[in-house]
Amino acid sequence: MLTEINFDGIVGPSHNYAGLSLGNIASASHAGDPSYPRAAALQGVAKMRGNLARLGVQGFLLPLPRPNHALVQALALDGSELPQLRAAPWSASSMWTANAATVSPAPDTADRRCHLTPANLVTMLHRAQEWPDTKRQLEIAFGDSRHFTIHDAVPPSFGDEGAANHMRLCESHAAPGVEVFVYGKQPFETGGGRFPARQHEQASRLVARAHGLDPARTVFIEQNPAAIEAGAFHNDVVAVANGPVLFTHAEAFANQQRAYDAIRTAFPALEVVEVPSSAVSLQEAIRTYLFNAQLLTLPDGSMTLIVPEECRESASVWAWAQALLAGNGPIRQVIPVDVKQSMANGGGPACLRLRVVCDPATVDPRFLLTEAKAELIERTIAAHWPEQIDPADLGSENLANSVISARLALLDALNLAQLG
Ligand code: SUG
Repeated sequence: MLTEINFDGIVGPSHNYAGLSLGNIASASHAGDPSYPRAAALQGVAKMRGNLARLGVQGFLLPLPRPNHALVQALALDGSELPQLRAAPWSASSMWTANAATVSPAPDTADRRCHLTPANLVTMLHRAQEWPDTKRQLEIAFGDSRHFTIHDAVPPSFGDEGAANHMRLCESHAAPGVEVFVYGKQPFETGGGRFPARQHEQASRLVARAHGLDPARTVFIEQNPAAIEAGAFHNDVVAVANGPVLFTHAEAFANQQRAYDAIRTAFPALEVVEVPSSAVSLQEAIRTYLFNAQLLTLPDGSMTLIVPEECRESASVWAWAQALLAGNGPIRQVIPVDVKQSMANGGGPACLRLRVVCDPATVDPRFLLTEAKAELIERTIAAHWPEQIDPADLGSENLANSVISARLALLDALNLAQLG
């Protein structure tokens, strides 16, 4: 049976704060801070456990090999370089699997297979190294070619950031959905702005063609340049969709009303839950990551919003959440989770997961979580993940050895040594 599975990225043992992502305010403001990889990874597993209990199904993807020696060599690192360059091969950024790929479920595609395109992530050096290893992993997890097609990444002239700029609206997972691609215009196209637009329109259009989507059920929308400027470096920082519901900030899109109209033309059942700027400012939405939430349909049909703890700590966001629950809308529960280590690098609950609608029986079971496997993963993390990393440690051979052996211990425990 087709169902939605969240594949969370297990936080890698090299998790650190190097301030690598221009336009990501959390990343910039925590640059140079010590990080806590063990705590970060355990926070991620706790979130997965909660969702496994709620939904009965949960998947995961493994950290990529770090430090990436091929990138160390390609950058000719010799100690004289900028610290940001030295840090790039160490980044644990593949934890944010919302950027691993764009996924079009089988009911939406011409050949009725689920299509996945790994995101090239070319705008940021530390992220551009991810896709070949991500692809290798997707080819194992979704290796059954009767059900899945894995594409190459989009050519590097076009920036593609994957599912973080892609939303699917549907009445049920088995029915054809409407896929919404949100792209940004570059600052020079809009006449201002300090930050790059990481998702390019032509990348989105290319992915839609490659996946064989029906043009009548595919919508392309421009992100609000002011949202990018305020720090919404991905659309999933200001909007999220689930089933027929679009949960969005009022300033998410370049032309909000036109965006709703375009989606409604393709998907008349659309239900918009809009948060006005008077209730939660764009800045506060970005600071708390209210929209970087997992909007889940529980087995009883009700919807739950899994938000970062930071939302509960914000007076305006929490007041809005209480008002939402007092009303009659589709979202019936708001549950905060602690993913502070990831949040400090700009990654909330939704960044940490890639949604794949498929039959769980068609996925390599080594990538599916069980209670017993969650315990095994926790034990391995507790035994092997570094407790703390200072950015100045990046480059050290000792740290390299411990990061490499920690990851290999996890691959061994999960019978995935072939990813080594
Ligand atoms: O690409 N942060 C990530 C956060 C990704 C969040 N994903 C989604 N919104 N879907 C990024 O900007 C920071 C790394 C550093 O600074 O060390 C970083 O890569």
